[in-house]
Amino acid sequence: MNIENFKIVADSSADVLNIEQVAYASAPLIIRTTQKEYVDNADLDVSGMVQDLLSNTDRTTTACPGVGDWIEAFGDAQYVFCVTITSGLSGSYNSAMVAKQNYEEQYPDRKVFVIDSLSAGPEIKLIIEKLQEYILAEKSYEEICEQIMEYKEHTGLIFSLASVRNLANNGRVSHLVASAVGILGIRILGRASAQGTLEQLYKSRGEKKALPTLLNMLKDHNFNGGKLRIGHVLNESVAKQFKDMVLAAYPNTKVEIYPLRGLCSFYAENGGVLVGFEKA
Ligand code: X90
Repeated sequence: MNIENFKIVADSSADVLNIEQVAYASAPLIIRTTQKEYVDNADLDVSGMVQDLLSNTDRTTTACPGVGDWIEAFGDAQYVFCVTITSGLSGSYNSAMVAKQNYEEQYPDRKVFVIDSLSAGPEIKLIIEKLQEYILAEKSYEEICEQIMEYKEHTGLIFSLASVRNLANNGRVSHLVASAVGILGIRILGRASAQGTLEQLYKSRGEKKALPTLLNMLKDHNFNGGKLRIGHVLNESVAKQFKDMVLAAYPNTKVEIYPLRGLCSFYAENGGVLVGFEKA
């Protein structure tokens, strides 16, 4: 298989703007207040947005890529692997599916495989990295379709959030989780559920106490000591502390730490930490 025939496309909830050696495009989501629109692309000043939003009391909403945005991202690629944020919380997957239909109808020799991540952020990043690896290994389109679905069964996402206000205001968490909105100093610890929704597992008083619990959650969710991706919202110090704790327990872990982009920063909010991991 010719590497040039493949393209990976993801929406901006993946926090991936570009990758090496394989064609890639990111379809931005948009964050909107009544005053301003933040397009989640490479030009977005994420920390500026997070600062703005700290003092913002307006209703703020988000919008997923439309069908046309997805088709534009597909470009003229023959084989597209398209990864979306969870269909449990966003319309992104549905619009990607319509885009796939239109694209394949218009170009009968082209194919798009749409993957509903049932997750967000760092878990999507792991899926993108694996697609890249498969393409560079010159696997066929069909092999990659099959193997990436298998890989996805062996990845997970856990999180530690200082606020779920934006999730609650946009109806993206259950009433139970939403009831913790505004309790100062409480961190919500949870995971992406099998249905691709937010599942709260614990509440923790203070950020320091949250980290051992987060490490236990990795164990409980069968972390295999392989790859781990930590995305944070203006909170590199805690991300680093967690990295050290993971390495002490699982010395061979391949960890990367990075700032989340716009969409994930809006919903994970200031101080939020998302952890994608590989599991047995
Ligand atoms: O379509 C849209 O407007 C986007 C809506 C996205 C809503 C949720 C984003 C969550 C981002 C927050 C914590 C991790 C939760 C993962 C659960 C699957 C990240």
